Amino acid sequence: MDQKQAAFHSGFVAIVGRPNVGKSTLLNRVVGQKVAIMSNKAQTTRNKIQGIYTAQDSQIVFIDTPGIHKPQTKLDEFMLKSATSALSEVDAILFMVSVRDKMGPQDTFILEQLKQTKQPVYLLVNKIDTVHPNDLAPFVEAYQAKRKFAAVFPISALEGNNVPELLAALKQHLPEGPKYYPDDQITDHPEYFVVSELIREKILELTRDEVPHSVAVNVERMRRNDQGKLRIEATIIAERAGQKGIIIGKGGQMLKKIGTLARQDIEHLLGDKVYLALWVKIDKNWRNNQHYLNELGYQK
Ligand code: GDP
Ligand code: MG
Ligand code: K
Repeated sequence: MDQKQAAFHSGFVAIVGRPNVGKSTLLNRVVGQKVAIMSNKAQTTRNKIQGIYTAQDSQIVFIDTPGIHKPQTKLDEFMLKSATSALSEVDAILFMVSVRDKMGPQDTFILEQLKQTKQPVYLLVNKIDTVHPNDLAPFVEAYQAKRKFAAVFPISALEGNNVPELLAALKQHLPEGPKYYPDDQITDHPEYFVVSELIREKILELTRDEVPHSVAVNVERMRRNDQGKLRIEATIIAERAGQKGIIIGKGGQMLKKIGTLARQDIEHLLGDKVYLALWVKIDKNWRNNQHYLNELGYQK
């Protein structure tokens, strides 16, 4: 660690684009098959981290900004405002379009929003695997007539064409900076907190007054397993051995029930198949332990 190393580059990159242009596909490819804790449900949270790419010399944190579409409601307006303000804080913006779709009002609306940002905007022309190379130039020119891009990358998120080149360009562009997240962390979803609350809720419901509200649940990881299921590992933290016994129950029956009911709720929340692994441990002092408090989201 103390050896002299080449400078580390890191930063935040937003991906914007109308639905179905291939944003999630690109993220999955870049971050690796491990990621994709992407909720199939409509986004309710804003500006969340969608994936973290970590290499030896760099780390790119990808931000999703789902609010960038023409507002229909007050909430939309709020989402749009927060999305555009998030854009002013990233190091680069990837504007993704699909070569299969003519430039439409949703694309021009996004272009309009991007006028307000000083950040460099890269044009990603996705799905090039579906068109003849000759058709590419006129498509790109139509966008270049609208604004100046830091660079244009024709890519196939599905097949990977030009994706390494895109990453190399981003690395070059990002400033020297720290590794914001550990190597094995690939998302920073608020879902972690919601999932822990769902598990906690089941414990309190099923054990009634036998287990106090001080019981905590720490979601340690969410990973896609080989069967395509989302594997969630969580630890239930009790303060006393007696509480641990109640939570586990005779022959593990209680823990099994907690797990089943929590899993159903989590699957509903994430719109995804889930394998839930639960552990119970005792920690008398967890409430005084700042590390837990941070992980559990109780930050001041
Ligand atoms: P998002 O709504 O922008 O996140 O788009 P998705 O990543 O969900 O992709 C929408 C659809 O386009 C999916 O069916 C993808 O498989 C498809 N898709 C994404 N990228 C490509 C690509 O490079 N080539 C082709 N042929 N299809 C793609
Ligand atoms: Mg998507
Ligand atoms: K978190």
